[in-house]
Amino acid sequence: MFELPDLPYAYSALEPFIDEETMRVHLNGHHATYVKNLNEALAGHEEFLKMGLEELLKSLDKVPEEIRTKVKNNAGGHYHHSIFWTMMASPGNSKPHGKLLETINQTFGNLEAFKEQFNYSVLGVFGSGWTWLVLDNGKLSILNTPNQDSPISQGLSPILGLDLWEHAYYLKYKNKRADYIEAWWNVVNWGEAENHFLKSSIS
Ligand code: MN3
Repeated sequence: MFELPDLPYAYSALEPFIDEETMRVHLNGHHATYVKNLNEALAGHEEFLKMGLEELLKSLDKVPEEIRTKVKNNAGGHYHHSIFWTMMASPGNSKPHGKLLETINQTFGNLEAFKEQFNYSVLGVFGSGWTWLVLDNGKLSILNTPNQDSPISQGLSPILGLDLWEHAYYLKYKNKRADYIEAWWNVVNWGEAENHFLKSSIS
């Protein structure tokens, strides 16, 4: 069975950029529902329940067709939120550094240029989805995925991801999605992004 993780910080830890109420509803409402629906979809399918989420997302073609869409959406939702929580941290605690920053500079020119490209990509998410910084065959790139479709299923490794579903920001930011994105940069956990980068670089 898949389980809802705890946040690695208090619900209020990302204030004032991401508010406590949004974090409570996002984890205990939305994320919890993905976990519940995933377990329901896979009930009686032991071989998939035993898989890790990443393996499951890479094996969607092996999932029986009648539950495949439900598994794709909810495994994606569970996985994306699980890493999204850890990719954020209290404001002011983290700065990009090390090998990841070096590679961002090589790939995009500098950190500001990277953020600009990322923010520009966000504009291309129509409706619900995510914008990602991923490692693609050893190269950093930015991509959007609709709904809960996962970069993992495309063989890509997420380094950083931004939830652009309205539930991620609507309580505080209403229709001002650009303000949410600007705010989010203040709570990016660059240390965790670096961990994903280093782990994906050697595998
Ligand atoms: Mn969400």
